[in-house]
Amino acid sequence: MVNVIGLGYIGLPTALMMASHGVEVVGTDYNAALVDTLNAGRPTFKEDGLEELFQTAVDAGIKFSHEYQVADTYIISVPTPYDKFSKKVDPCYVVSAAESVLKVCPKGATVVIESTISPGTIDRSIRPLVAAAGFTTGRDIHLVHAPERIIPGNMVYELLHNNRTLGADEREYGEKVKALYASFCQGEIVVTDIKTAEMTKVVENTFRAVNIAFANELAKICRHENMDVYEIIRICNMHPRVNILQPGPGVGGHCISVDPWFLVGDYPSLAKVIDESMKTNDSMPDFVLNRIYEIMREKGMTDITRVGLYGLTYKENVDDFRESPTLQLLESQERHLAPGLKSYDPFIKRDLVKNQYHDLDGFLDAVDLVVIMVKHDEIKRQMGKLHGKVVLDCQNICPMPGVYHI
Ligand code: SAJ
Repeated sequence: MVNVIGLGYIGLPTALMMASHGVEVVGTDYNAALVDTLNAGRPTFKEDGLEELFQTAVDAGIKFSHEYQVADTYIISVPTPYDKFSKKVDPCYVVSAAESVLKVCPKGATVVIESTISPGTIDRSIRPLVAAAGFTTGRDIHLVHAPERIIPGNMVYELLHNNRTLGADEREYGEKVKALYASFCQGEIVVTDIKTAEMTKVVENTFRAVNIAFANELAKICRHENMDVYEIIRICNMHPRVNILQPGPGVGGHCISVDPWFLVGDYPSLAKVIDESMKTNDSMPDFVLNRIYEIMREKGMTDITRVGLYGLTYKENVDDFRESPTLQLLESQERHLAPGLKSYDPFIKRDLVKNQYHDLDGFLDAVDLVVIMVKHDEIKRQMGKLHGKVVLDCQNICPMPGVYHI
């Protein structure tokens, strides 16, 4: 039996996927309300295909509990916050989940850590716990790291199709866990050592962060020269070995805006390019705020409360707003003690910020300058409603003439 610990964005789909493919699974989360919702037959967030997957897993007998189970395999997929000041990963949730597992697990159990951790975390924070619990790794407890790679917005598909990495102390247990993931994963599963697996995960997200930063830096250079960054990127990308990403209003989510800081935090004198890239990405919400003031001056607008931010989530068509550029921008505006910008997001039903609207028409009636922060399908479909507005399009999706860009 597999006990999946932590039923969030990664743990829940993973547990459902295994249960749907014939594995006996109990999902555990310390949040009783979340477990109650799951036991009432409802997934706790939205993703393409998640409801169907949930139903299949329930029919196959998945159970949800707030208690740790006696199992042969544990998959720990709890969040790993990071300390904004030291830029270091804070493994407290992984540590406390592992401690709880070690209290109930039988000898011979395999403990798989899926949570994203900085390279060396298992050596530093997990192995000592195993020893303190009176177990010996490699004999009583078998440690494996299985970093996830799925992208919010396409999680179910990517869970089935992405290649994966597993890091294990012992080849035999790496292969055992590989067989477990191969119950549903159609991609290639590479088995390596634990520290290499930890490093690959962080490096993958760092690669993307650095490449987004490059696009954002180009946007700033092109703004200075009054040139069209999108046209420049489009032409450059016709070169067979050039593939530049898109600039945007900032980088959000709990992965690309966070994981690279682990390397900066651990190797401050070595990770120079990464450090500068992260600072560039983090500077984008303020860059957008400055653009708003520039455009207002140009248009003779004086009332900032007639400016509205479209999109509060960290990217399109998801309801996840962790580290969202729009929230960063609003925070920055508050620090400058400026009066409130308006905002609206079709995916955020509850009141998250001040001056937030819950319907597109009401929002548009209340503003003269619309800032497209997130390219939700909704706004692409309803672009006609922006006629007559001043538009700052941070996502390059609005085909109307006279639109401003970052
Ligand atoms: N973004 C840009 N320009 C781009 C692409 C993205 O500004 O050209 C912005 C997005 O708007 C968003 C942020 O970057 O704010 C991150 O979005 P994303 O779609 O690039 O990635 P995430 O954070 O949703 O998911 C990433 C993925 N990692 C990689 O692609 C290397 C995913 O595969 C990982 O599983 C996930 O992080 C994770 O959990 O680590």
